[in-house]
Amino acid sequence: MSHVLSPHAALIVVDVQPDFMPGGALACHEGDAIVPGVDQLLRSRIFRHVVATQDWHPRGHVSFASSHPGRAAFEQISLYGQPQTLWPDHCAQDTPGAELHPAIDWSALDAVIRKGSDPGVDSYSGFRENHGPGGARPSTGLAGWLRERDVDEVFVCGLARDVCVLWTAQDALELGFRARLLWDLSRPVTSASDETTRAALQAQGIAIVESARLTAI
Ligand code: VGL
Ligand code: ZN
Repeated sequence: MSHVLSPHAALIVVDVQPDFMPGGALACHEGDAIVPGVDQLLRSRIFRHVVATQDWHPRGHVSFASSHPGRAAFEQISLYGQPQTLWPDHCAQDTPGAELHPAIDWSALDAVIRKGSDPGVDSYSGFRENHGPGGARPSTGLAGWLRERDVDEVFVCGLARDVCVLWTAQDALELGFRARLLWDLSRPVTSASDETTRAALQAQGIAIVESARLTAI
């Protein structure tokens, strides 16, 4: 089977990295459960375009609780006037925890978008950074990459369902793409977030899809 979906559809695999697996620095709930399915989906070659994002932070990143004396991981602070969750140190550049997951065959990948490299700004979405000083949200270039290839629809999977996957799908929609989230190929970092995530997706018109249904789309 190859490229059975529209040639104008792209798969975006968000942050499938060891640090987001159980036992990792910022574990998602059952994050490892998606690895075989993501591998199978990439091997199936049903997408004409495949992009991965890679959380890629410098040491001392502003999103790390360790960069804020007296603060603990999972606390919220205000940063540039916006809420910012403080995370355990994770996905430090050039560490094994930041690699694209080694149990996945990535050979179908067309591009990798590294994000979160600005020491002072977090980046959840694959499309643009979170709010920085002055409210700017610099682009990662992903929207342009997709538009130059005539992509008009994206399927988003990966980690974490309630953070980077959700923000990526929301930005895709806002930037003019049809967006769908592959529910079974994502897992949350925050427990009990699933109903909130579902409600946000439904309110915005982002379809929730199971990967087993892909070949029927
Ligand atoms: C993520 C929190 C911090 C994610 C990345 O990939 O969802 N979450 N950095
Ligand atoms: Zn991060």
